[in-house]
Amino acid sequence: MAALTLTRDTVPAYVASRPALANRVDASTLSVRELNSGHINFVFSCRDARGRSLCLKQFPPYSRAAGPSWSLPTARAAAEAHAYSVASQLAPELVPECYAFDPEHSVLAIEDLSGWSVLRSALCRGTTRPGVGEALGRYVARMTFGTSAFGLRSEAVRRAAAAAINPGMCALSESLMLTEPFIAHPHNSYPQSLAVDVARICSDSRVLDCVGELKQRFQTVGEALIHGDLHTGSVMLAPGSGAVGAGSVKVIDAEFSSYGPVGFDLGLLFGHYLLADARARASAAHEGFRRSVASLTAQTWSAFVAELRTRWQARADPTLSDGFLARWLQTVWRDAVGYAGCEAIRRIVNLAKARDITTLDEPESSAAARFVLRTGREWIVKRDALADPPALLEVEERLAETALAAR
Ligand code: SR1
Ligand code: MG
Repeated sequence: MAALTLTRDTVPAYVASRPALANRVDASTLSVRELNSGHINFVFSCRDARGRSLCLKQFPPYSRAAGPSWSLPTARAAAEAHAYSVASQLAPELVPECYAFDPEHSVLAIEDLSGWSVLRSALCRGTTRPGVGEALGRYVARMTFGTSAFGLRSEAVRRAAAAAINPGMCALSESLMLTEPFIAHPHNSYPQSLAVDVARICSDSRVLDCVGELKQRFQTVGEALIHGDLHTGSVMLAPGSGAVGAGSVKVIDAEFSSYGPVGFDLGLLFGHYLLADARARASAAHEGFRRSVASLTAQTWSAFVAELRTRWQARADPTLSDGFLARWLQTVWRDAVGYAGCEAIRRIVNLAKARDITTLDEPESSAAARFVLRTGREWIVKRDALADPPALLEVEERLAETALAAR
């Protein structure tokens, strides 16, 4: 248990006691704001009288939203610090600067992004910025190449995987995403009007066979350092409009990171793009915005492939063939489609529900949720035949007609 619990009142003294922080801001003139956007941690934005700021994140040994009865490993703080440290080498403009890590109190000090927008919030407001999808594809590609056997020699990749071990948080993700939504579980809740769709998922042996395979791959495949929770709530956008420039998209909240299948991170993004798409369709958002949301998956995937192919020229093992890369990319895509379906279903049925859906009025909210459940299910069971982003979109278009019309 951390001996110190940060609150708005204790933050200034904490900052004053840490030279690495006291050199950045004037602790005596600090104004402190608590940001309660996440489920698990305590986050504070601190600004001094001269406008210098930083962000403190404390990882309690339990979930902030659930309270002390739900314990969580504080080792997740070190996992996030480690992920930032690796990303600062491989994709520096795509992560916040990390100023200090205090393992004793499980506190991470990072660049203050409090004037920025969370990508999910922007999407819920009906806005997006050209280039966001591509930036996230580049982020995944750079992390993949630089931490896998593509960019590292054999011994180095094994040491790197050992250094990133995060078993407690991986087990939590596995449970919330790949077990509980597919069985009767006290963490599940949804409107009665969705019960038929949920039962159809949970009783379908094709779904359960695929989910079993995805779970086993998540447990045993360690291709690269993955973020582990790369949804639209883990992405920050700089203030402004128009296309995003360098340094204006940042990936945060890597407390679930560990070595895992690369398709997991991409799949989480695709699943949350589907949630945004469901909201846009159900709320009859204007055509231009709907098209932007619908193109996010293709943009992320294309940028991921392009960036990886560029880096591939400098691979650590030149005996790896171009044909192998092509086959491996197919495996990543297949994984991503499966994880996308599971994650989208999970955010309707299980904990940490998607605000994209829950903040809609009825009957739009239930209609959007039904559309997500049906699309997620079809992505999972038909993933072998869904070869590319247009194939995913075709499923969305077809199911929107029935699922959204039922409202
Ligand atoms: C206890 S709720 C856990 C979820 O919140 C985080 O944002 C992650 O998405 C995780 O799955
Ligand atoms: Mg998170």
